[in-house]
Amino acid sequence: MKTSITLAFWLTLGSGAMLAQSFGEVNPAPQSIAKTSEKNVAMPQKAYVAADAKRYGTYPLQSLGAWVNVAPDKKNNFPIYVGVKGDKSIKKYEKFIPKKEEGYYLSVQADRIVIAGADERGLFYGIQTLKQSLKNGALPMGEVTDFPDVKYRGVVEGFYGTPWSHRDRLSQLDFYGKHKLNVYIYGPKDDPYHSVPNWRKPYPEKEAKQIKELVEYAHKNGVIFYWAIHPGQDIKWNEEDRNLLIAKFEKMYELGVRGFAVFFDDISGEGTKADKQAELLNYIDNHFVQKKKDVAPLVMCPTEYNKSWSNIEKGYLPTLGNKLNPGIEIMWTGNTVIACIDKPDMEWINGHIKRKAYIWWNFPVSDYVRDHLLLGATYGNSLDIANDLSGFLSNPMERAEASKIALYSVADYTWNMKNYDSDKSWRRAIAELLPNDAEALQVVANHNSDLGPNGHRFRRDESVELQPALTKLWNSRGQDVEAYIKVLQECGRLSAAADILLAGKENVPLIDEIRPWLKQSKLLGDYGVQVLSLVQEKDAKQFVKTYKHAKSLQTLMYEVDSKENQNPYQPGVKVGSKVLLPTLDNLFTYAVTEYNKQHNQQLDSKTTYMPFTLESTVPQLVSQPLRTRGGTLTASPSNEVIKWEKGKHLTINSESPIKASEILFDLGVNNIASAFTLEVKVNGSWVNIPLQQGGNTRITANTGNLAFTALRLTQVRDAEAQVYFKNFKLVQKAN
Ligand code: 14T
Repeated sequence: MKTSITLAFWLTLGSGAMLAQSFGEVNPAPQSIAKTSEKNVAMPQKAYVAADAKRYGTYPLQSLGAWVNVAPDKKNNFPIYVGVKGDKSIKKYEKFIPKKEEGYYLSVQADRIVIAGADERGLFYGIQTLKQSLKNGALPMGEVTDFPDVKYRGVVEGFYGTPWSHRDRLSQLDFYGKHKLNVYIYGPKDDPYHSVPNWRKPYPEKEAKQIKELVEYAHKNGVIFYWAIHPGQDIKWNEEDRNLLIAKFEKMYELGVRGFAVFFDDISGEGTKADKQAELLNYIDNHFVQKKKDVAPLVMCPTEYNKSWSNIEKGYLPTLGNKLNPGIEIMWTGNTVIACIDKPDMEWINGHIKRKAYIWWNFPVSDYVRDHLLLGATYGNSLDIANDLSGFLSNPMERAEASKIALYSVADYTWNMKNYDSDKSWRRAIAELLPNDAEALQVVANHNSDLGPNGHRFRRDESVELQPALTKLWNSRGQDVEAYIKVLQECGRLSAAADILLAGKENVPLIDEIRPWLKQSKLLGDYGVQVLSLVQEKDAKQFVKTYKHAKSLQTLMYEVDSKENQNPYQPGVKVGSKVLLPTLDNLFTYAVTEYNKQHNQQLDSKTTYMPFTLESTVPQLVSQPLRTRGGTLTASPSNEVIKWEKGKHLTINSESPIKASEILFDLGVNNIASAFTLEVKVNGSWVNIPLQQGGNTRITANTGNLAFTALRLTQVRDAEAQVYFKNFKLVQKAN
């Protein structure tokens, strides 16, 4: 295999000449880098790819061939030796290959490149590292020895809402290949052929064709395409349904699918029985997965998929742990639905399921906070759990391109956990997504990362760098000069960043996804500038002008919030909602109140404000956010199965007496009105109001002309009621 060409033939570049990327900038961060020279190597114009015959045409070589200009013969051409452990082409280098699945050894020298994989995917990953290290026509010289910490790394498209488009998915699969993620589970909750009503039926032709294409594309990127089924809502534990499920899997197998998952999450009733689930899964494993020989390990999502929902005494998880074939992977979201994971958590669940849990991490999924954009850093999971889990998948946002910020870091974290630096990874993710406008995207991301109050009580840092200045600014009521300048500059930067991104053409799909939040970011930045001007304004006339401008910006923000992203769950567009906007609002109210006092005026000092509060003795309902729009009050729905014990209530309080023209509850269950009573508080005492059950799951009540300050829904049946909280609506009478 050795070629006899002279070294001088290729250009070795001095370190300053053209700056190559260093291997240290590759994502995910490699395990070990040995620098053999400060110098760089010019990317060969043409290269001879030396590989065993059986490697030609395989996906790693296709990936290499698409990138280098392949020379037909070795004479006078730069050699790239590629192969997999055992191949003749890389025999000399075999001893350097790490003894780890998906590992590789890469060496870039002045006279040759070697890429040797522990297996086929390892070779592919070595090629990805090489590709990523090319910059300005130059490659860094050195050696990389690399392998992943976590066996299965990737993404589960498992959110509620509009499933990703075909184009989104193709782009995702490219991204996964590049960043060494090896699993994609297809399981969008709103695909009717994944879940009810059509899980038993084969896909129509068009969808089938697209799935086939995705499977092929996944394979080219070293990604196992898993197809998941969600049959638990109406499955019958009989032979007929079992055969229908196997028949559906057969259909998917024909389309090329070689990974299968069964999800039993978010269901109630018959489908939740552990022994039945285990029996079905073992059957699928024994009679389908194992028989096929070329199918990846079966993955299941249990009904009790987090600790807070599990009841060990009742035996659900222990049954799965004891009965499920040891090769079946069991998914787990942590202590709650949305949680970060640490070592004790892993030890707890692994003990019960008698295997290493396969983590389904519910971040950056935003299907329960759809008015927020989750562009923040990926942090919170311990760095010492690599050996305690078999897989780690992220459930992303409906916004595919924007989700790549988090996914980049999930790739980094799962590959090389000990060295993971969330902040560094976050900044690099942003730079990769939008190289020319990274600074602008970073500014916008800084203020678009928290989720706001939500039923899962999961929160993220936001506006971190600005926080101390915001606190000082508020404590000094706008007088601390240093803080003032900092906040003013940041508001200017935010507005400018939004403009730059809105006009940018570098990554159009990304901008299209986040456009409403960019518009809102722009307005928020401008609002900040006006509010800061207001707190310093001494001239009364000028104060009124600036006040008007700030008020107008409030109105414009309200309009974006009430016109864009109007999904039925959490409609609207929230930006900087954790600290930036609240601080600016407080300063606005303060400045206007002071002005009113001094000049004996009555300018409206209110900002967005909520005259209603929710309280509940049902733990799962205490944190459901309320919103008002026009005269309508709604509560954010929850998809959770709500366990509502006798005597427990949900109460909505109003600051002042209101009259209602409509009151609606949808608890997702038929004929459940009789289990509840509704009361309203009139002049301090509770008045009972009859509930009317609709023909469906809707429950209504008529309060006529009563003016009340609170409304209370109480469960009065003897047993615990299992319901959902799909909708609550109260429409106020005009006066
Ligand atoms: F399968 C699970 F691991 C899981 O997390 N299921 C869903 C998931 O599809 C969804 O995207 C995610 C975030 O909302 O959480 C789960 O959805 C829920 C969560 C609940 F608390 C569905 C119902 C719930 F009650």
